Amino acid sequence: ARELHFAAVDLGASSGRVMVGEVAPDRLTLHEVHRFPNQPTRVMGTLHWNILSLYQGVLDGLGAAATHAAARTTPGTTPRTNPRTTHSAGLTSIGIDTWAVDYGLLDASGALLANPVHYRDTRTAGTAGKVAAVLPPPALYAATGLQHLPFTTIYQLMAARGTPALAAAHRLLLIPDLISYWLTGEAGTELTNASTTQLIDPRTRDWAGPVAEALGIDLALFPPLRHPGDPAGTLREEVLAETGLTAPTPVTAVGSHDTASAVVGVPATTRDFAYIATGTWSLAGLELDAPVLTEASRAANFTNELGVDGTVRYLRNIMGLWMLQECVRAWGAQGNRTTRTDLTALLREAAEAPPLRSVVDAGDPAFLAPHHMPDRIADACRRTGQPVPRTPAETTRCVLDSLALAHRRAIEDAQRLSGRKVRVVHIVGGGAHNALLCRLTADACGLPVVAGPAEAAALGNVLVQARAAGAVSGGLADLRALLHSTQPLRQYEPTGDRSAWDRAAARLAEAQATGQVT
Ligand code: ADP
Ligand code: LRH
Repeated sequence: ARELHFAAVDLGASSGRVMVGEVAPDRLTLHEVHRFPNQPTRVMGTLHWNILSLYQGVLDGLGAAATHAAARTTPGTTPRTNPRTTHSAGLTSIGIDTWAVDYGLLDASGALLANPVHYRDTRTAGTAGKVAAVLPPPALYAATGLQHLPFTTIYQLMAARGTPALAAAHRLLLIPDLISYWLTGEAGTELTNASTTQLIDPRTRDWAGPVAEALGIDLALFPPLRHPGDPAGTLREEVLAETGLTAPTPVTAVGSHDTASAVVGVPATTRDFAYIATGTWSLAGLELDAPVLTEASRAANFTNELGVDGTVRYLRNIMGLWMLQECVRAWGAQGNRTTRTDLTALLREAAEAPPLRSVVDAGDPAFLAPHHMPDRIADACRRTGQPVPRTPAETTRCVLDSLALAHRRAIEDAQRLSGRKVRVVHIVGGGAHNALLCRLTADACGLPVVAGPAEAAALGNVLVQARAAGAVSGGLADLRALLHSTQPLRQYEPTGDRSAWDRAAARLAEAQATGQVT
């Protein structure tokens, strides 16, 4: 069978990329055609996404995807495809995934009312109490199954209450739905990402009307729900002109939450797997058939976000490589020579640094905001009576040991709370490139780690489109088998003395119990 070409737009918190996936029933390759930085900007005290610059990156990337696919499509042959999909300059369809929870507000004419606010902005400080006063945390968890994160959409809407923009809003579009709207003129709310708003009931996989009502949120702001695989419009004429695409090109809904697409992109060959999607965040947990809404699950701050094909993403948010990114940024700003390009050297030195000397709680919201990350890590070590890292390499080791420990804790808790057993841990996302993090995670968990693909979100995005277009068929296990047989993967067996990790975990738990850790 010949290959079809799908464009995956994947906007992460650190970079945006457009990738072209070439898919046939037994073949899958991914080509990066465009990557651009995602650089938020603080304006008058509020941290915003540069949404137009990101959209320009999407347009440029689609132009590059069109060129790439056209060059790869052999002229004169007719691709086998679903009748509802159209073939355009060799591009069968486009899918969009981005980070969760954030949104743009549109007025009645469809114009964007304000630049979207970044989830790391502090406007949500203090809103948790307001929400809890109306809906106590146990009731909110029972209704939505989401872990407490201070920035989910309900808290942002609470913070935005009374603002002129919200008052004038006719529509609210989550970020991938906003990009999709600009490309096609058609509005929808994709379900996996909608589940991160804290306004979806994970049992019915539909809006949680009573939650919205209690919080005074107008669900009519959200366009109708769409599911991964649904058609989501065709590119507007002006977008065709802008990108050089020549024929009608459909957009297909995918798991538009990047983590939902990344979980599709986990190359598991067994049901007994845990995954860690490691990029700016580490999202560590299990894929389940049904939500776990117990009080113990709430207390452990586990989330039930919705996945593709009726699944539940039962996981916990861990600060992730954000902590390292922010340290690297701080060291660069101080004139230290450690920059992004020196990451490999820094990781090499960190691998030689003393192990488990100091660990911090990588789930602590104290690390959420930008700026001063090395100082915040040093403070956390000082407060818990541990040695303060002195060099970038020592700080990096502290971050990676702490992430591995948080990965282990999440995977242990997920098993305990769901009653499932894990035999292998898959690490996908940018962190799959970080051999030290993968090795430490294998050691901490006492389980084999399979690392890769780093671009799991783009691959999951491509596969859901490819299935909708008839280029591949089957369930998630079939899509994963294709990933496993086509993508380069690396395996790390656990080594070393696991009791050192037990001791570090106990030390941290004790410090937390006595309130020493922020
Ligand atoms: P996001 O999707 O949140 O933007 P990514 O999945 O792209 O994030 O992951 C970005 C992170 O991956 C970087 O901050 C870096 O720590 C890590 N990473 C990417 N490439 C490499 C590499 N070659 N070596 C080590 N780490 C890497
Ligand atoms: C990762 C991610 C994560 C969300 C966060 C806001 O990119 O989508 O799943 O919790 O961003």
